[in-house]
Amino acid sequence: MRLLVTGGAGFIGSNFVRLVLEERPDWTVTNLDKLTYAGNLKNLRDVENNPGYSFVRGDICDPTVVSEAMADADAVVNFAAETHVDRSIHDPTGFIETDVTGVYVLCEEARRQGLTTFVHVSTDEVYGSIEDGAFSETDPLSPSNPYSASKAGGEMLAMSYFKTFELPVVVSRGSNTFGPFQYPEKFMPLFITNAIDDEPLPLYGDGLNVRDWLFVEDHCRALLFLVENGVPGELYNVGGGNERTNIDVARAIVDRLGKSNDLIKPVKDRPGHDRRYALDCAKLEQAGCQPLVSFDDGFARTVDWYLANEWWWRELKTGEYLEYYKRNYENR
Ligand code: NAD
Ligand code: TDX
Repeated sequence: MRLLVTGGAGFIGSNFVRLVLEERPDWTVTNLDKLTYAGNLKNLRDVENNPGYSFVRGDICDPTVVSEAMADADAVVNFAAETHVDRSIHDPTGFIETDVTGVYVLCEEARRQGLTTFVHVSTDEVYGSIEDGAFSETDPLSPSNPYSASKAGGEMLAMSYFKTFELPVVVSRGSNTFGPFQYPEKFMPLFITNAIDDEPLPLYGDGLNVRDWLFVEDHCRALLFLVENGVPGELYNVGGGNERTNIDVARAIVDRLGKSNDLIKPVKDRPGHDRRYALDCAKLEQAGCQPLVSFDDGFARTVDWYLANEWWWRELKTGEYLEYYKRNYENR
């Protein structure tokens, strides 16, 4: 199998590349990544000399780049995206480009080259918020912010390539993912790294929003399962089964680091903030795949990884990051 992974220098993509190289040593992996602020080759420094791995810097919106990177591939897994909801509220431009147009460019080229598998990584955010129960794959989409709306557009476009052109598209809708190598603007790594430095933890609104937390290894295992077993034209929810309120997660972080709850600082809510996400993952489970890592275990491993790997995150919290931080949190 010759796999083209897009966005493999980001959080989930880099964990996925590592998993594939470990578990499928006879496969090759090409990683096509633009290296935006969220892409970081240090995420993959332990595999960069692996003979089965190669890196191409480029934009999935560029048909020439995509055509060349795909030339030797049998299958694509598309992680490449703008991914941070708060940034999409400040400026949606890049989200529409990468998360919609980029998917279009990939689908066109995959169709032209006759790829055998196209796994598109989407998100549970496309459903919008749910008060009770859990979303199943047949529920309507109702995205609330420019990020989730662009992801909904991207996955619908990909699915249209299955229906119209028989491109073998499989879509995953993953829930909030956490673990090593997550850029420290997202909730968990932001709160962990701020708490290590005794900086305030800016909790949006009343802190009672609920997310379903999925450990990154389990998300990656599910995506590998879908590369090998996903049925073309099908969508799959990928959840962790770990619903937690944000305030509970914030308190758990403070506890594990031996800090004070006084670090938790309620701030003005995110506009359009979805109250609760929850997924019914029976379809994936019946196909033969379920998470293996408990929340407590994944959480402890995550906090301890950030404690042990300051070399990785400290240099990220400089420059553009600080400008973004000011824009998003000052006077909030
Ligand atoms: P991330 O922001 O950490 O990484 C995104 C990667 O994509 C970066 O390496 C970036 O350089 C690259 N990229 C961005 N624009 C590109 C472009 N135009 N061309 C090529 N590369 C580009 O994101 P992540 O958290 O690892 O998310 C990966 C995928 O999983 C995304 O599609 C996201 O929507 C989806 N997802 C994420 C989560 C989560 O909780 N993190 C949950 C469900 C689904
Ligand atoms: O400073 C913060 N304070 C806070 O209270 C931040 C950054 C977040 N939050 C809250 C908002 C959410 O309820 O924490 C929760 C998680 O926030 P994010 O980490 O921004 O994730 P979310 O908006 O839920 O989206 C994530 O899950 C789905 C990913 O970023 C997406 O890429 C993925 O598709």
